Amino acid sequence: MTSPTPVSPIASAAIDQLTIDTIRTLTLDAIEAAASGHPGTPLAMAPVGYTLWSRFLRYDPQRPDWPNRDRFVLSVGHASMLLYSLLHLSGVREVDSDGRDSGRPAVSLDDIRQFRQLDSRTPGHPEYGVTTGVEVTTGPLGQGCANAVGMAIAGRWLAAHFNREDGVLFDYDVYALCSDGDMMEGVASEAASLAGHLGLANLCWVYDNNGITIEGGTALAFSESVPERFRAYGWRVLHVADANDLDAVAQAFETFGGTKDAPTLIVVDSVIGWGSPVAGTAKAHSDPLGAEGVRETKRAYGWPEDSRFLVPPGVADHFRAELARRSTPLCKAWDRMLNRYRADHPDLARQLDDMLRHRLPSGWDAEIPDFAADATGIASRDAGGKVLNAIAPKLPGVVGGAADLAPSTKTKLTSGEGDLEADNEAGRNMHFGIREHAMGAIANGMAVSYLRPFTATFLVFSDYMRPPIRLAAIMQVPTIFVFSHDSIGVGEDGPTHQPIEHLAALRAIPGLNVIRPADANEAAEAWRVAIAAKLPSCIILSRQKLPTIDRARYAPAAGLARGAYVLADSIGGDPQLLLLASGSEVSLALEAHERLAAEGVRSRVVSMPCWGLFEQQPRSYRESVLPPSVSVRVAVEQASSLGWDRYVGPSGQTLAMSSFGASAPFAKLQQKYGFTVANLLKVARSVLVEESR
Ligand SMILES: Cc1ncc(C[n+]2csc(CCOP(=O)(O)OP(=O)(O)O)c2C)c(N)n1
Ligand SMILES: [Mg+2]
Repeated sequence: MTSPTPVSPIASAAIDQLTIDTIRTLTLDAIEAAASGHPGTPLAMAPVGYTLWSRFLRYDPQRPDWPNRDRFVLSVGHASMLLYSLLHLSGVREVDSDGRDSGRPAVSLDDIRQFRQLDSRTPGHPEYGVTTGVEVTTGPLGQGCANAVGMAIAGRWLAAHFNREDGVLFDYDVYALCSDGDMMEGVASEAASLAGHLGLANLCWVYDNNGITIEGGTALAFSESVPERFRAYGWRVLHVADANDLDAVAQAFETFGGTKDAPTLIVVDSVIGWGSPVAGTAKAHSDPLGAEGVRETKRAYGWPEDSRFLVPPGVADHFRAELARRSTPLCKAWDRMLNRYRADHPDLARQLDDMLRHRLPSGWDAEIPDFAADATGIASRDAGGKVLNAIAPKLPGVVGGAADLAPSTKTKLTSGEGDLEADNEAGRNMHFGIREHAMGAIANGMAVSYLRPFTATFLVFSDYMRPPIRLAAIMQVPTIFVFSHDSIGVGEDGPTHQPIEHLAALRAIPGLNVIRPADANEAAEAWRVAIAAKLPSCIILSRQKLPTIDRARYAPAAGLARGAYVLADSIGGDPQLLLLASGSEVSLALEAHERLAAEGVRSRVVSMPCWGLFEQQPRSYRESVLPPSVSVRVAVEQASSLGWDRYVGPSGQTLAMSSFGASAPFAKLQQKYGFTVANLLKVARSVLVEESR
């Protein structure tokens, strides 16, 4: 066999160097034009990025959404120009969310000129959904590393679930480029620990070991042996002594490719800002080099120093051809394989199509139970678990678990595929260990990999997960975060375990559905909404039993889909008083409502399980639920009152928590903090009296 003819007349070593220097100088020019950005790491890591993309990554620039593409995650998001340069020079096409070629490149040279500008495809940090080829939003250090673990778990799951002897649909690898900051962040360590435990051989982190962070040398705060730590996690650790040594870099990627039993960490020693006047110093991280610095750096690369955004002839063609030569045939063969697979395995193929297109099969919710009215009721965590297990058999991509609290969160999957472990890659019941932060970030990585992941822990520990919850909302990926033990209802465990400000804090995140169901049937609706949503959801559940509301007497739980609904209304005239509540406090409001009715006071109970959904309703609906003419309003929620003022208005009142809770049996806590029907009535009457004055 003859080797493929070189695509450029320029000798291969020369074209390699030319392409690397093009990545570097595009970075310099973009950052100068924006007068902001971080040049140091793209300059230093250009050879590594180039080697990976041109020689190893299975990635067809024409098909950036090819399901079996290798994933490249730039965990070191501040080096975004490295990724934008790679996407530009390799000629990646832009595809829309339906996978259609939009007729333009993912990143054009003009896009690079617009680096960091409003509405550009080249924002300061890579953003999922903004730029084709950005696999996940990165910037908060550590997240991308953990996302990559989720993508690798998903890759193995997809392989184990879908691959057949005659149809190997999934065998992709996941690469993450990370920095000292990533290595210091706890979330990456948590994720690395789990990755080692699971033996994720399809995962490769490349650690840019430049010994520098913002404040100076890493010796200021970081002295452990990273290689030893990762070996202890069960990783294979490789070392490249010079980022500019393309052969050594390539050799390391080869070794990763041959490793079948463990994730790989490639430690690459580099000099930040390589070739620039500030090389090797923290200054190379933080600031544009300035016009003179840029000229000097270009001189060092042998580059025409007054050029701007120069892509020398042959560079883009060479890069594109290298990627395409390796990947296009794989991609075409994959399409043919999928066609055969459709014929041979029609049921699996249907499942796959649904998952790739984020479609729900018809009847997916047919087994969701209807809970009969019951004054004693069940805890919403128990109801939630039953609903989850009614959905899971119909939706194979629902994969998830808890941070060691499944017996309490009731999120154990019983669908039969068992635990997801190193020896059961298609298991669906995950054990994240006590690693909440990584759990959230891993789930996000799974969510961008065709699965429908869920996580679970106590609501109070949502603080340990805020960064990935926030990123799920920024990315608008439908990760489902289940939180049980949602209030002082936790009881004896006391204030450390009783969430107070958490509901408000979660509700403050834009683009996130925070759903706190009032009873078992609302818990069912919560899951229905979360599974159908295109954005992330938090499902917030009680530890204690909640009465199952009589839906023959009161409004159906389907009202949850609109965020808030009239559960019980006044009889014989417009309401004089609105009682607003979510979750466990809705039953309290219902009881108060019945007492008031017996006294001839006309009240309305509004169940408000999801403020975010309610705010999206048309004004006419919102005003039909909360009529502006009724200003006598009382809200009740066993949490911080923050935010309720919006709904109760200036003359309303909120019965809420204004302190931390305490360790005691729940009934005692309800007494102490006033979450009793008697106290709610007292508050309601006082507001009524105030208003009538
Ligand atoms: C969670 C988080 N904390 C802080 C920052 C701000 N920040 C950006 S880069 C950086 C550190 C830079 O050092 P390193 O990670 O080694 O990257 P390098 O400059 O070497 O590329 C910091 C602290 C961040 N992006 N994310
Ligand atoms: Mg560094």
